[in-house]
Amino acid sequence: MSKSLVVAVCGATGAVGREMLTVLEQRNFPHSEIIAMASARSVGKKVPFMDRELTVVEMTEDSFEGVDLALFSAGGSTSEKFAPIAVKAGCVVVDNSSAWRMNDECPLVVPEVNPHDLDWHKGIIANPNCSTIQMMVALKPIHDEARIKRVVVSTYQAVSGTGQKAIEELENQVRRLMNGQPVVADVYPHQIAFNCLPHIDVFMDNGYTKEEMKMVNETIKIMGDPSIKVTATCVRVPVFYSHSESLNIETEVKLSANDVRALLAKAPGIIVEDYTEKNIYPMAINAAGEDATYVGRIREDETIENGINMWIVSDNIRKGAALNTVQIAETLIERDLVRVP
Ligand code: NAP
Ligand code: 12T
Repeated sequence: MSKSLVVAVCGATGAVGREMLTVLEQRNFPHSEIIAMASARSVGKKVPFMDRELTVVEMTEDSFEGVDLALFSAGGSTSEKFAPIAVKAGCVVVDNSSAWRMNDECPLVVPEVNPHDLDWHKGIIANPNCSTIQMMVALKPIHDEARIKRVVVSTYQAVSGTGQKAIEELENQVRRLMNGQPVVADVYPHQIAFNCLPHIDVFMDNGYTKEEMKMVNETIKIMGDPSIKVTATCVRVPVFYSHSESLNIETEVKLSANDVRALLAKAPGIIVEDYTEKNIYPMAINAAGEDATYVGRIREDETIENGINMWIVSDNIRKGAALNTVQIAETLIERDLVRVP
């Protein structure tokens, strides 16, 4: 294996950054040093790591000298500015924002699906959108077996996807409403407590949200197959952790519900939870804090020749962000790719 790595977690005070530190620790990620970076606002703050605390330093243009690997979760504009600076300093970047995902120079990777795309990286590797990642883990085995023609997906997304401030907004709104007090909405355009908002990220000219179009475009890039059609409706729900998704999948080759259960049961990263006679199916509160993508409610779509419906749930901060990023970093190490070509 390669030399011991100096690793920077950029955005270490955020919802994703903190989880990255937890995942690095839990997976015993090989490192000689871990540096916690964030904005000037956080300089001197402490973040827990292993048996100690890391003191947060400001991310600046000079931060990346001597850093081998930077795991970014500090927002799109920050990443647009700092990722190229880091690469110039010889650092490989795995980025969580949407800034680099559709860039032709940047692989977009889910390690269970397209690890080979890491081979052509030029310094920046993009982590897909949280909703896309869990859908890819579940669709890949089905696509390999039966060729997916079209997917209709509706998401039920947790507030943690928006970051620490949104987690606090839901907590505060619930507390105030239960005490008969009026609520304020800062992060979202409307009250999120006891509500559903069919609105994630910004609206685009075609009437879809950017989040919905990420699911369409990122799927094609990750699967390496422009023939897969995806149409999405993304909804924010008052859940703290884990995104749930309802999927309707049309395949070229007929698969029974049992075929799909058997395929997914042996696929990496998936746990099939489908015992309706015992009321057992994937749920956000059970997936929270876990690594797997849970799949259940697997059944044939009786309105078309070759169709499957299913329900998938995964922790958006873990597999949807921090865990997938660390898995990318681990795969880079395995393939001896922690270097700027
Ligand atoms: P968050 O809780 O709001 O945290 C944001 C982090 O970025 C904080 O550590 C913040 O530091 C840091 N930051 C902001 N501006 C900075 C700057 N100018 N220089 C250095 N650091 C800066 O947000 P989050 O939920 O962790 O999300 C962070 C990023 O990950 C976003 O880009 C988001 O889109 C992405 N994300 C991706 C997925 C996914 O789908 N894969 C899921 C969730 C989030 P301070 O504390 O100092 O402000
Ligand atoms: N707006 O990484 O608000 O593209 O849940 C992830 C989550 C963007 C992203 C969210 C978002 C991303 C959200």
